[in-house]
Amino acid sequence: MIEHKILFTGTVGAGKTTAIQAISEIPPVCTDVLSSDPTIGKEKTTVALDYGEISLGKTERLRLYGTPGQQRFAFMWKILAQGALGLVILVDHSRPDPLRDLMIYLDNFKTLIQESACVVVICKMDESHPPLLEDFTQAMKQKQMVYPVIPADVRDKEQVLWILELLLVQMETRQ
Ligand SMILES: Nc1nc2c(ncn2[C@@H]2O[C@H](COP(=O)(O)OP(=O)(O)O)[C@@H](O)[C@H]2O)c(=O)[nH]1
Ligand SMILES: [Mg+2]
Repeated sequence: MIEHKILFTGTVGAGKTTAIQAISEIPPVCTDVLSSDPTIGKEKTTVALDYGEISLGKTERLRLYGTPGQQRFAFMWKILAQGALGLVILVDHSRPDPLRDLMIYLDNFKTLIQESACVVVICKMDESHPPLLEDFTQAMKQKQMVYPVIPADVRDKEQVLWILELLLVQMETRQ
């Protein structure tokens, strides 16, 4: 069995836990606990990580990890990034400054992104509000990072599978 490690990252509430739960073939491991931080606006938050698995045919399996969202856990991002073959950055479009959010993850996962594959997913997108998809693409170009940027609803299994497909295509073309 060949196993690949895929990482999901993004701000609190972007949809990391939701995305992994949508596609995992094993009961997902989720370490959400009651949050003591009233500013997060969510009862539960991921303090450690999410974990799920999905098989690709009979010989390959993806191990899916969700990182803790808050920047104060950035030390764990580095640990989780070790050995990963692809990164999914979930950007919550409903937050005040989603472009800035994206930059934080591009900067922190720069090494992983350059050495592996990356897909940027704009979640909870309201197209009547900026930034537009092309604004995200443009901001990445300025960092010489050219990766797919797509809107998706990570509650929908098919859409999460499509995100993985985009990652796998990149992984294959790099080999
Ligand atoms: N309205 C709306 N809600 C969404 C969408 N995608 C995800 N959600 C919700 O946003 C929340 C994301 O929470 P969670 O997965 O725990 O985020 P995490 O902190 O990144 O793990 C869940 O309640 C989802 O149901 C979307 O496209 N539209
Ligand atoms: Mg979570």
